[in-house]
Amino acid sequence: MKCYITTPIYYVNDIPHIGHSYTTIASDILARWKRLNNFNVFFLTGTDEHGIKIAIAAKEKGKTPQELCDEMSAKFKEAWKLLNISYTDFIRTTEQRHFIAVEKIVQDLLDKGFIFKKKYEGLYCVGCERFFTQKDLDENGCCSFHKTKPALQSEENYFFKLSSFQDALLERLTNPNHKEYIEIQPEERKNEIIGKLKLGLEDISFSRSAIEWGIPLPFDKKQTVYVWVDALINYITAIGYPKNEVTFQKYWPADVHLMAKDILWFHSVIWPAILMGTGLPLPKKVYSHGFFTLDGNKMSKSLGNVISPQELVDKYGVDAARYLVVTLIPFGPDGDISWQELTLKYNTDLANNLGNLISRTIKMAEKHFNLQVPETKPDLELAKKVTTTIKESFALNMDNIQLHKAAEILQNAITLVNRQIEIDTPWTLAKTDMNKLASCIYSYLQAISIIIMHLLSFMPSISEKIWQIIGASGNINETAKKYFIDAIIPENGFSVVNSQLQTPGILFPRIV
Ligand code: ME8
Repeated sequence: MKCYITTPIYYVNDIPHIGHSYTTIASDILARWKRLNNFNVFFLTGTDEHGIKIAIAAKEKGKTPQELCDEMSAKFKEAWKLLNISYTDFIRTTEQRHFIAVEKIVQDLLDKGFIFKKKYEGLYCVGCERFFTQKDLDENGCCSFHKTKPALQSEENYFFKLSSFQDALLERLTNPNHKEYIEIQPEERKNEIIGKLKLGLEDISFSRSAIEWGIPLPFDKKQTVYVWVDALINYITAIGYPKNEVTFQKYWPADVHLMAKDILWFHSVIWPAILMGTGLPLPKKVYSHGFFTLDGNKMSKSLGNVISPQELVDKYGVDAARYLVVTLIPFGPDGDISWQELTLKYNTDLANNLGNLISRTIKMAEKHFNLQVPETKPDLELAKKVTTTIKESFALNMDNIQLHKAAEILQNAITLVNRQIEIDTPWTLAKTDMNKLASCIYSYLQAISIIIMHLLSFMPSISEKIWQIIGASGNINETAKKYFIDAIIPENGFSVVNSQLQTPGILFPRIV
């Protein structure tokens, strides 16, 4: 089975920050989880490089747009490398393959009668790269995201007959039995989209005459394709449209487009309309998460409060940074984050709960069993209890990208094992019953191995390391793949008797 997952392609006028990281890490966790569940995953990210915003940013920096794009796109790639993002492909909209796809779609829409020319005057927000009508603006006449007044622009453009798709869109967004049903998540945002859709759709500008930094229209080279149309098409370019029919058929339609609420309209209305216009299948799911603020403030370069991936990694390490970013606030609604809360969660979940469990288990094995999995009759009771705690709701939450809930389930499982240690009091068993002590430590190691396989998508590197620390056999990825299919714990457990353990050092040093 295949699974095609996409992040937005990010504008290159900004450096990668925690906002971009949030969507990208969440998508990566989903991609890794799906791979472990034997899906053939195509995971796409990239950069959005055309449009007036990029042209202005380049001019301000004294660079050509292409120079800026090359420099900034590389920064996104570096950030994703740092955060251990396992993308299948990184697309740039300035690539030749993308020009070919955009030209084909635009020509198709013209041929099918969905494009027409008209003189237009409208209010354009450069930040959003879109025209607004008065009713879309706030009480001060400003764009509600950028808090700036859009400038009046007048030009002769090509237009896309978006209005002619209103009924077809409503049907596909509201009727789960429709064969081309698009699921919008979360429900509240879906209702907002449907409400707005019911008010009626206006045709949208499809090209710009005054902006050179873009893809020229194949039928009128003096105009460039509107940057949002250009950008959305990236999702089909990357899987081979139009030249590589085989990969395109293999992966399209997308299983989930992930993004924040700011661009949900483009993905759930404009993109499906473009696809319908050309006769291509529609994405299955469009999932938007909230916007987060930092200490109650909007993050912005001018406020100087933007958190970079590097700062997160410097403070917490890569694996913990990935875990914290996606579990601190629920995936869906808006939320506020702060360094204090990130650190508190780090100390609670990772230093105290997980780190402590591993450290105390290995210490006992070191002290009493020569740093080996103790020789005992395999006791899998605790591992089975852990499996029951985690089992179905974990998978359900991972599939629904409720990562904070999935992580909570794992924390409950870790707490369960830590409690069992308190109940067993192995420190007294060491004086009274070495056989029982051996059996207890063995059981903790098996329980930890189950937990770690589930943590693997969140924290890939440290999970691999812990797998070796606890003397578990085989490659963790291969073992987890098998375990997620048959859910069977091998008779002798994952950490086999007499296997060598490793001293963990301090996996998650407490941060004050
Ligand atoms: O909109 N909270 O690019 P963009 C949560 N190029 N997520 C945030 C965030 C925050 N404070 N800030 C940014 C574009 N994001 C277009 C997309 S797709 C065909 C074209 C994340 O660089 C979130 O995923 O402005 C949001 O949707 C995206 O960055 C916007 O990125």
